[in-house]
Amino acid sequence: MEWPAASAETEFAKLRAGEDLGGTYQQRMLADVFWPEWLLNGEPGGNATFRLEPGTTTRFRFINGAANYLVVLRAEGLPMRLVMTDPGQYVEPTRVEAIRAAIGERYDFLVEVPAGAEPRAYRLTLSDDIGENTSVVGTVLVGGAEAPEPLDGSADPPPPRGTDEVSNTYGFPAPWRGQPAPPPSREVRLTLSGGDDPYKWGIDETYLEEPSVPLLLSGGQFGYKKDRVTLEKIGVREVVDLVFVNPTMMGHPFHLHGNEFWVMETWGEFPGSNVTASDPPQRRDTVQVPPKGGARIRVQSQNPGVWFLHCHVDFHLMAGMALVLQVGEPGEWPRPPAGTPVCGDAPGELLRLARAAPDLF
Ligand SMILES: [Cu+2]
Repeated sequence: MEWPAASAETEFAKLRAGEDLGGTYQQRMLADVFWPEWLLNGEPGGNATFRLEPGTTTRFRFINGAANYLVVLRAEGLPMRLVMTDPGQYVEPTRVEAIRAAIGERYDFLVEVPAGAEPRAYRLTLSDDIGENTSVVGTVLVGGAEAPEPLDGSADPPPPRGTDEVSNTYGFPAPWRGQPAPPPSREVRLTLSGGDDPYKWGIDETYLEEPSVPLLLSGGQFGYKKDRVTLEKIGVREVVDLVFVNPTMMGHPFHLHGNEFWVMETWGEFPGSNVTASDPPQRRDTVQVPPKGGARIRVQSQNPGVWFLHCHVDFHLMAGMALVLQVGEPGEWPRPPAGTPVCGDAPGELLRLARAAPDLF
């Protein structure tokens, strides 16, 4: 994750006020706010250290917990074997030179150190999506190697980005024992909107505001303003394609709560955007929608209820780039288990209050 210069709330208020916070532009916009430092496992300054012994295999889980940046992780030639992606889906083990991770995505990889390996230090680096702003974020020390000095946080620029060496293109690797995606019954188009003048981000020109009553509690009936919440409804087990259309200059990592989806394709004007799904397609819970492009995901939910679908760039989420995916009708939603504390007949009571004082809702 990034080392923030200030809290997200503070920076968001400045963006809303039209301040330029050093966002990174390179034809498209890579980030809203420039934060000069990275943390790996909470360690700034490239100080995160991992010691591996010859004759061992270590499993790493790489989580992009950043607020702002898609990142590319490299390990100076250390063999990384990708074995799992979000949401805990095993993939065909694949040797990768780099891992490209959108915000919210997770990747597990194995590092095998052969018996008798010579001591050596491998620097872990992070770059943005176009290979700029490369920083050392940590070191892997093999066989008792010493950490390299000086460790000043700078690094050589990475090699140009290839298409077959970086994970998270959704085109490879294929899931391990994956299943083909069933055909969709219909398609829902979601047009992303927004920009920084004025600073606002939404879906179909709607900017989500949190309902005053949780939709799950109110049966999705009230407690929200319909022009402030986009509620897309799908049936339980219905197969629906959600098509993100992104005319904006930024990529948006969309994350769906409580469900998974197949990534069918992504496209866009910039390098690395155009990807056809692996065969069978990957099942994920996060997808990077490229700038000046789009993405098609296929949802089949067996999880009735209301679920959040949102851009994982913190500032975009705060601006309202989110919608609610309603799965099934309220009558199909699970009831709280027996013995769960509830406030009496909560939905009925809230409905009475809403009728008595509609301004509150
Ligand atoms: Cu976004």
